[in-house]
Amino acid sequence: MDNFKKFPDNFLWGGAIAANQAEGAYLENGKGLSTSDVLPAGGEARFRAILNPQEFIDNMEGYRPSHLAIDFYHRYKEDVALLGEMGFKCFRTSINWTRIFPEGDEETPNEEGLKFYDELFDELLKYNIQPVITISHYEMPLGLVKKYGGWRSREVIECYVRYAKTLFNRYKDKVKYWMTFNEINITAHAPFVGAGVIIKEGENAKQAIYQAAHHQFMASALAVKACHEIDPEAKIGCMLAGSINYPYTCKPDDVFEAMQKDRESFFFGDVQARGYYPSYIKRFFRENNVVIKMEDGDEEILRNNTVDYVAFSYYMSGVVSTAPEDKDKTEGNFMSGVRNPYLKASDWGWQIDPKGFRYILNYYYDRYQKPLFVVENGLGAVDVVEDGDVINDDYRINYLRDHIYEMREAIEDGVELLGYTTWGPIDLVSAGTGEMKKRYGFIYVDRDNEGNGTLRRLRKKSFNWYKKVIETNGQEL
Ligand code: P53
Repeated sequence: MDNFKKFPDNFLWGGAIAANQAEGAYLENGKGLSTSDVLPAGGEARFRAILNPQEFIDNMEGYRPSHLAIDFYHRYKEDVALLGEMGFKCFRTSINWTRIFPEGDEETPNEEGLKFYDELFDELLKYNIQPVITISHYEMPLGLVKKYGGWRSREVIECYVRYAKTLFNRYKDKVKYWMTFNEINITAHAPFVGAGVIIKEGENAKQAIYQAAHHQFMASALAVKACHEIDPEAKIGCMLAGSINYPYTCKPDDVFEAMQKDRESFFFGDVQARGYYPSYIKRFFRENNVVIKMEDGDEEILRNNTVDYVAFSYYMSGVVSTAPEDKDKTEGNFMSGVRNPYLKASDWGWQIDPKGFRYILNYYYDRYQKPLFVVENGLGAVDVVEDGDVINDDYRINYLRDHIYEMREAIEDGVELLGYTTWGPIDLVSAGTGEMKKRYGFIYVDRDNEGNGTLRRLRKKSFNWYKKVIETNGQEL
């Protein structure tokens, strides 16, 4: 591949995990239960729980993958050393809200929880790895769900802002990149995962969802404000599940439908990056009987506290048709769509589309004119450990190479990009299915879907490949 195109000198190469999918230690040192701690493993039960979690909250028996996960809580030193060996410039993880505020609405934080992240960040900085921190990644305190109905209630804004301020004050010398909510647009598709909202029978789900989203927007804007006040040097972004949709045909109806579908996620970025509710959402609210309850001053707070950068995940593209019944279907994560005949899909049905990556990078940059940060990208695949602990994951290398190639093209196109973190550099629990066998890592973790395994770590073939990519600043793919 041509080597003349360059990544910026200070480009942040790295990887990303989430606390609940990696740490385990789910009740250790004062930690409380979070929404992710109630979700079971395995495709069908997991999906059922994501949509209707109540029975799983009421009965906690049975295996829950987050409870031990990959035991990152106790093994982070070994793991960070491996990331250091790969030459990571940054590492994205989240703070487990319930380590800091176990129930969510306490007045004072749990010191032992804070200490853990101090130690983790020190360990990262020892290897010159910058922590990139998500404040809330699908791990809201269950206490807030039980007491307030999650983000349904305005009270939760105050709890979140107290939590965020605690983090900014405590870690301001160690953390320079923050994100307020992971994939905030997932609230619209999986309200329990995204916002701790359990939909009641017979209620207007959209009303509950968008009211919760409004509270999240307010919390996010107030966190941006607090972050800038506490550490003027820090940058704080929003984070979107990157979604880009092609029309199935050039029939104008299909084209328009694809735009509408894109707006489902753009909406969340628009409010946080542009600072106001976009005009198109008003019609959507009207037609779906959604009335957002706001307080005086809300709109001003949103307008005055937009994010510094737009972070997003990118795994696949989608296809939209106005006659989807007669098309092949494909699986997505909480979203399914129409099969794209030009693309291959992963074992989990996610349609692999490197050119779509260049497309979405340009699309977001055109829309927001703010720096972007790709904070998740990767291939979930089944790995086989061969004799001598060898794992030949060429499929993963190919996926990442093709995407990094297109990312470099996007930078040539003029997109301002802060960095790139692959999802799950160490194998971890899948958010969508709760499985371990859906692996993303450069580092293999010996653990299976039922929770068996030694947890030992192995370097895959992609480990040395990515090390080289970072070493050459993306020149050698
Ligand atoms: P898993 C929806 C669409 C794309 C990515 O997913 C998504 C979602 C909602 O989960 O999630 C992100 O583990 C998420 C991570 C997650 C990763 O994608 O199902 O931010 O927590 O692990 C990959 O394969």
